[in-house]
Amino acid sequence: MTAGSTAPNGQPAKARDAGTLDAVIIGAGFSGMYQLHLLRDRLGLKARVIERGDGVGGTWYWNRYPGARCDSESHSYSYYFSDELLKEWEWSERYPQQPEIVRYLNFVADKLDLKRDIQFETTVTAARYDEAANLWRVETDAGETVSAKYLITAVGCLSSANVPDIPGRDTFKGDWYHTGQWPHEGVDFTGKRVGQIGTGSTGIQAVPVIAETAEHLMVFQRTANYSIPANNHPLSAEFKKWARENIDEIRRTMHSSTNGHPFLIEDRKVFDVSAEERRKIYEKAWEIGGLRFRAVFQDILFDKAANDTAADFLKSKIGEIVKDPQKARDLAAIDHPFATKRPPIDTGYFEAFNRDNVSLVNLRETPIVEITETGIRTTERDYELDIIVFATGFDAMTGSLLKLGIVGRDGVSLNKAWEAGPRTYLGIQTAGFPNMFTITGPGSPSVLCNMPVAIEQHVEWVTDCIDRMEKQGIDRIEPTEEAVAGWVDHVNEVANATLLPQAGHSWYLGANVPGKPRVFMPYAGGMNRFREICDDVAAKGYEGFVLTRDRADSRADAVSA
Ligand code: NA7
Repeated sequence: MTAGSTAPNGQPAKARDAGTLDAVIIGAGFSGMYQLHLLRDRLGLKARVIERGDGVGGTWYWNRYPGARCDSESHSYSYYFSDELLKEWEWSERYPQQPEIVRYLNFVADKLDLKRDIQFETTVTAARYDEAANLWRVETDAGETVSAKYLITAVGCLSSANVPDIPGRDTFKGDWYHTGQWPHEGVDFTGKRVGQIGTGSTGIQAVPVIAETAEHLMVFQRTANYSIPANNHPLSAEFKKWARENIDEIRRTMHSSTNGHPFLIEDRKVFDVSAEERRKIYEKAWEIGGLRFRAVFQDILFDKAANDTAADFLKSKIGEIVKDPQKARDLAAIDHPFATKRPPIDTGYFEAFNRDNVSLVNLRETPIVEITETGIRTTERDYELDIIVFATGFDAMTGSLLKLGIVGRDGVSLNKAWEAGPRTYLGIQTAGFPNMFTITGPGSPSVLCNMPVAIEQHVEWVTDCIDRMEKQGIDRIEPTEEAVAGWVDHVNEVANATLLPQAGHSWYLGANVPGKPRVFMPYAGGMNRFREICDDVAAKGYEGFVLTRDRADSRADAVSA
């Protein structure tokens, strides 16, 4: 029976009561797995993960597109809560590929025996707060309702695919795919004319790989993008040994850095050094490759003139690599400061445009008009295609949460509460949704951070909070409206102190999804600072939250934690 089915009497079929647990966790990626481990194995609570896919992995389960690879360095893209796990697992490359990450997460899930409490191939269709019982009633497409005191969303920030509603999309007679919903069996591009829409981090990873087998790849670029070579390579035995022997130091660095990476941002400013010295610094960072480039000066994201020096350097590199002058011009026509959109890193992206079978369509000059039965029509001409790849990103940070059908106190839906943009306290809770925790939710550093670091911090904070509630017999926690308003202001304030909001078309702002409120969603104040704020809030008895205990006469009463 599926939710929404009807009984023989024509009434909606009643969902099967699947019992009551302490916690329901939605999603079996990095965060849901760790949350299950801590609640079940540390606190001894009854917890279950509900997961749509048939395996663990979250975003890495779905993003199987050609070239899918993590932009964090592998030795930092791991759980750091367990030295044992760190010592038993060995990454093979500087940047892990999607299949290796899924293997890693399976290794962790098996090692911690998590799968027995993960309900796979099940989609949450609604989650309603039942105030009288102080329980979340979580409905699934398996026709069940499972109840729990705590609802923890671990749905990831980049899981809701954004397939643009281009006129005629459904008339296309060839095949089309979104990179975030890639077929498990892969796609054979051999001898095919492929059109790829999108040149964000995903598109930039996919182009060189698709180009290897496609007869022709037509790249449809709306916004030109910076990209830094990844300089990916197999890890040496020496490096692996160093990583195994320096776990504490690596963890310390990640925890004290702004972005949770295993390197710190340099103290110097761009104009502290001569133009010649600067050039050398950028050259060296380009050679080293990856997101370390952004960390060579501390003011790149704060001072436009400083940023221009990095932007000019990166644009000049495009001119050096790409031989065709028109392609080089179009690829370097970047309209936003460096790193104000997530900076992609690549393996042979710009070089791919030197291949005879790769073309570029500048959509700023000739926008897409429609998709036809045979391909893509721009204002200039028709492109005949066999396959269209949508590397068009995600309804990021809020999309997956708003699809869950969450309804809080007094029947107010999360969609209503966040109508004008997400409103959280610390990214973790929303007023009116008691005992609901949003791991790496909007208003937390999340996507501006190496994700596992952000995830571990949120999951551990939530676990400590729940532990305290259970020990003190507290029934519910939720933030005050004032705390939420103050946090939303703070998130805006720290974002506005940077150049980040200057990329008006960024998904950080929700600008990539038509109709989505334009609000800068991640916390840009730094992961290290965020951790201190969260610790301080907890140390002060969960300042900004109201914790209540139900009395025998069922009146709620505020208690100090
Ligand atoms: P992104 O970064 O959102 O990139 C999506 C790309 O698709 C970007 O170039 C968009 O152009 C383009 N796009 C989106 N819609 C359209 C339409 N309708 N027409 C033409 N082009 C379009 O998603 P990614 O998957 O690359 O990366 C997401 C994150 O995953 C990444 O930042 C990492 O954190 C990992 P636009 O820039 O909007 O003009």
